[in-house]
Amino acid sequence: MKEMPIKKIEASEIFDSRGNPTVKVDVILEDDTIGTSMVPSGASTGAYEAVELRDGDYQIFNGLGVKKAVDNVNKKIAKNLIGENVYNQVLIDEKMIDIDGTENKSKLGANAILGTSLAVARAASNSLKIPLYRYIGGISGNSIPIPMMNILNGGKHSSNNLNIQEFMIVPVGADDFKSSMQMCVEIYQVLKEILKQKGLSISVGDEGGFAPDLESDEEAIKIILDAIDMAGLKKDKDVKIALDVASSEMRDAAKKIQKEGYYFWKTDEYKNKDDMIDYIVKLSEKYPILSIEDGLAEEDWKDWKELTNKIGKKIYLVGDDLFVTNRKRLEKGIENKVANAILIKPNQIGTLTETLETIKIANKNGYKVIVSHRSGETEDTFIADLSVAVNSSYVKMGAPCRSERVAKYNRLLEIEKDI
Ligand code: 2PG
Ligand code: MG
Repeated sequence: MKEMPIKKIEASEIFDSRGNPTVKVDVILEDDTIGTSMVPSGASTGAYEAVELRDGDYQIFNGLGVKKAVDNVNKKIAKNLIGENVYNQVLIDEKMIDIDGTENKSKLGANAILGTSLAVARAASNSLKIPLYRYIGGISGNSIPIPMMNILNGGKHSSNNLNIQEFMIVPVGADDFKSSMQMCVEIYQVLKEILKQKGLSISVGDEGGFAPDLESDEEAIKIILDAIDMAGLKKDKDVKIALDVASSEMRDAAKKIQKEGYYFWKTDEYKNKDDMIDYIVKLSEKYPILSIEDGLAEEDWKDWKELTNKIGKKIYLVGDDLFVTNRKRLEKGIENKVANAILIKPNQIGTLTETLETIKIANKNGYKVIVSHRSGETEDTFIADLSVAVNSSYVKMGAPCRSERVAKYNRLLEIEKDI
């Protein structure tokens, strides 16, 4: 194997798109090449995600500082990785997992480990002077995914009255990525006009989608379908709808009021498990829906199975909080025939190697792969390259608004020109 030792690793505290501190890591090689990574952060995080280490000092950044994680990179991780061959990603990731020694990376912090892991890959591709997608994907990383573009925000990503967290458009009829972007952007602009004309808010949520108060969640779907029409596109044939219900949040809200099912806290509605399954099934029958993510909560394997039996042949049922990019949880899903698609977020698991492993298992078992951003993002475009490298079918990167989202779409446009 070619050798290029790591000379230096330097982490610092920077800020994400919500104005919260996050970790940036620079990996510097013997030939002075630098690889940088910036770690994203979720708001509707799954209970089984690897641990994002926060300082917890409420005098500073409301407890959200990441000085400990930064310190862990600069001291513990750097000490162990300096001199390692940067091309040995698997060994480097394994070493960090070993030093951490916990199941959920709570000692060093998944933010410290992931930042280093991705910066290592970035440095390696930079020193070889090949694009990141080519370095990770080799000759097989060749297809640009279809965007699942979140154009209306609700749930924890906004302060409006929509319960469903993400209302996305999926341009399934587009011939290539460039035209898929055109379709989505045109719909986004038409949607803005519709909202304006109705006198509704056009301010945006965390992922750049509009975040107005509406009559109901179903009205949100209907307005998007109108926007598709008015943009001169055919719903279903050209553009389908994808939803992220993020229902573990509704479960958490129910727990707070000592209930078992799902509490839609924004509109003060309660659904038990059967109501919830019914609700999801009805949505899938009524609208041109391609996929529903986290329609049920992260611990409800039995209900997930029932839902999969009911509509798993018709639409994609995507596990986000359910699988948390964790191979063990995905394997449990495969074994029990639960869901049929997985959301991939590298920071849920904490290393590039484990992320790629999970993707491999998903592909082998016919689960659709959707590479995803977090609601708190940075200008780092790593996931754009990753999505091409692994030939993911879809990507979730938010609206075509707010540069931390747009940077990733623009990177995909660049890659499409390349290949
Ligand atoms: C999700 C994500 C990204 P968050 O639930 O899928 O859209 O949100 O990063 O807040 O978990
Ligand atoms: Mg989700």
